[in-house]
Amino acid sequence: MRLSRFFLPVLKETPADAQIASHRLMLRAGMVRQESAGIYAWLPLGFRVLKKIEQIVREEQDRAGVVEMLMPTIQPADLWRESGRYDAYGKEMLRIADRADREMLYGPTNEEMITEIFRAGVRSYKDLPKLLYHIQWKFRDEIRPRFGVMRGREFLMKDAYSFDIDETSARKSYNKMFAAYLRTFSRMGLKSIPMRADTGPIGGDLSHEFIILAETGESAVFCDKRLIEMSVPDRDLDFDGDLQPIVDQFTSLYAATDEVHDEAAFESAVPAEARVSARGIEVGHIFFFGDKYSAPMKAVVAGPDGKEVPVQMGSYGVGVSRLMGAIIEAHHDEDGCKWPTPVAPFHVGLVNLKPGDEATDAACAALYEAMQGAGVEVLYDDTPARPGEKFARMDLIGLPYQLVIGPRGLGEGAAEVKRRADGGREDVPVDKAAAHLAALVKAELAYS
Ligand code: 5CA
Repeated sequence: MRLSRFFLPVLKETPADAQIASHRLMLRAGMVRQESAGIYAWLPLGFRVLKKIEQIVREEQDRAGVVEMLMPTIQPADLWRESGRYDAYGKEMLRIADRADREMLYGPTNEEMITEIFRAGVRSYKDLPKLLYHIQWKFRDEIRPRFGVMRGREFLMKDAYSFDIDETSARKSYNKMFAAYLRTFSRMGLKSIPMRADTGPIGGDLSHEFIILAETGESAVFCDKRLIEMSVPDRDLDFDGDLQPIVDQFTSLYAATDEVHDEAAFESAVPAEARVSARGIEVGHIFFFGDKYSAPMKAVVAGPDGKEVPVQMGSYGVGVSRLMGAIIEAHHDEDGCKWPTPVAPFHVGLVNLKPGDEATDAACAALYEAMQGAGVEVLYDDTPARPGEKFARMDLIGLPYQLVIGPRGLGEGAAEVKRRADGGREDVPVDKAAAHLAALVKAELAYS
């Protein structure tokens, strides 16, 4: 992509109302624009990151055997009357009337709708288990939308739902999602810690939040330090095998959000030097709630004895748009973002220091072609801005690599490569630069 054609409205000033780094940087780097409290437009740069996060979530759901579908954002109120949540959900639900004055709502979550879809299509335990997911916009009229996309009113969520004949089998579905989540966040460069959590308006009694430790996080959390170093299951994991040992490995060490924290239990379970009390960002939340929806909504199947029983359900959320903020909180410095390569909006920023200079333009054009041909996503700064401005803008948007081309280097056949993560620089021969960067990027996109 040529920057001269792209749409990258970077802000010179730091927006006054943005309290945390990720919010400030997303606004300054022209990734999002607030259209209304807690409601954002995704500008081209931010949109590219959102799509990458979404795709990693999708790949790991697919790998775990969950099946993708898409449900609407607008739902009928009657569906929510069946479960009893229409009144219970309160002011957080955006209620809408259509032209015939039918009560509708913008979905804050989809337990009711998926239960309705399931009950229309499945009759027997022989068709179970079923695991379904979608990635769709949600609306929650939060009292205090803040921190940009971190706590929005409109936000993108991956929500999955499981249906099983009994609790033993439902536990297996829960464990699949537990393992898939560890992998999902780790592929984005995040260390997530599963913590025992409160279930709130979703309900049920078994629940884990997946938390990224960050000083600016909204949740107070308590955990055993050894959880932070725990390794994540690799891509060869058999999701149809026994996942209980993996779940046990993580859940045997103390980790809890403040709503369920028990200080006495914490002190007796964790040696003083391993006790972490910190703040965190909730990027995922999984629930097992049995027949909370299936019983009132009569989502029943015939069991092996022919008797009808309500299915045992769980639901599993990932905050797709919130993750963009969480990743920036974990990867930035005072100059800007430092995107991990798998979620970077582009892999390489190609900086032409002297547009209009024939040799420099020709070298840049050739490198641009060569890198794109090798599968590298390149943002080519071909604009007439001064070099200082170009460098600052590249640091701000935080692409993993910058390839800097100017007449002086070219005279010696050299190009400069800068690595954003650690600021490291090296000179490489111009004719080897494209292959060199393609190899670096490819290595960083590979995952285990
Ligand atoms: N139905 C269940 C699971 S599918 C559910 O709605 N769970 S949730 O309420 O915990 O939301 C799932 C995830 O969405 C959260 O872990 C969080 O990462 C994200 N999320 C929730 N509220 C917001 C919000 N206001 N802004 C951005 N992300 C949010």
